[in-house]
Amino acid sequence: MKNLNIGLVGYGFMGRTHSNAYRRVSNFFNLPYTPVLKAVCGRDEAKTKAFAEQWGYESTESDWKKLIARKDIDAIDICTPNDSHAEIAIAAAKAGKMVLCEKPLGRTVAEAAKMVKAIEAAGVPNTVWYNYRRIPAVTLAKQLIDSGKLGRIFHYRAVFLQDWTINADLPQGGAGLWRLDAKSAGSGVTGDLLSHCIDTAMWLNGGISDVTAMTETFVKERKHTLTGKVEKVGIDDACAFIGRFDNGSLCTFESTRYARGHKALYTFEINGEHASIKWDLHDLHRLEYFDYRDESITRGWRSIHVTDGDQPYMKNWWVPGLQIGYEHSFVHQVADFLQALGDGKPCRPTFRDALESDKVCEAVLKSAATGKWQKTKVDWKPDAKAVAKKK
Ligand code: SOE
Repeated sequence: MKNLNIGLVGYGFMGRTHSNAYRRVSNFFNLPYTPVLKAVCGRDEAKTKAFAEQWGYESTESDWKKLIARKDIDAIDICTPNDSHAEIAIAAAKAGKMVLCEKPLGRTVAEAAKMVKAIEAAGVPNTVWYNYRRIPAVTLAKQLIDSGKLGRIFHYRAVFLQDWTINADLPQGGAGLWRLDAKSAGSGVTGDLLSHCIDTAMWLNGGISDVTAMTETFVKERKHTLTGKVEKVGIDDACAFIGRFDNGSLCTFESTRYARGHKALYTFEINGEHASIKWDLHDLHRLEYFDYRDESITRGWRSIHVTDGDQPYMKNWWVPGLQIGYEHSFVHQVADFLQALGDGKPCRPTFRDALESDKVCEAVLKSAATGKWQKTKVDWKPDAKAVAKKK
């Protein structure tokens, strides 16, 4: 087993999920590489040092350019707010480092396209952390769809609901709250939450071709943490869109941070000609499945407890029946990245895949601004087994 030296940029919420994944992966998966927590980089030296101590990083940096210049770093992992993804990723790729980047890839399609160009010119292994794909029940949904169990897909329905920004006194900008600052985040719920739904949807059901959307900003002004001034809010607090997939199926997506009572309710439902599936992040180890071909007297929704050894990823964990959680989706992404590296294959979603999700987000925002349907111009390359073609 070879070592892979990680240089992490950013020590917030995502810095923690990724660090946890690097630390645990080799205990549970037999992989060609083992990650080494070489260095963590952050602007606040005291906080960076405390983070390094807590998570076991060997060293710290306060300037990401110095981290990238280090010869002992193989992979740069970007866990910073969205406005620095492009600069760091492009510099890292040019320095020949592998790059793992938090979602969404860019704030705009133009920014994401530059990142893809740099990564592909450098030919470095890369991935974007759309972690929900790797929750075993979601991966099982992918297997069921690819095996043809659902048949032709008619409908895809997804929501991602939160309620943490209803308070109008909440400022914008700064740690965590950069998500409310359009300059930092690029957009609101569209880039932050719907991008997850779009990534899962296109992975499961192929490219989204056309969209029409509406957005709303409920709180129009908020104090900015960094300037101390009350400033206009430029993000979308809520977004809903409908659209069409390349395979002819229809979709509805909704996301908001104003759904009182919901903390992270990410759900999707897919209706096919033979069968339907439903998944809910609040009950993430279960996949609901209905198959019309079952004997009629016992036909109904089954709740599959995705914990058995022949279900995705589960043989690496405990014994059948014992479940895992949110943090394991990140462990799975590291495992898949390291395995793909050993096999000389891409680990999806790649930067190019994430650019396609950014295209849908941008088309959604453009539709909301213009009131018109938009073509997404998505060029989605499905996994080996292509999703059902349009009939
Ligand atoms: C926002 O609250 C957030 O943390 C997103 O940034 C994550 O991507 C999502 O998985 C959970 O919610």
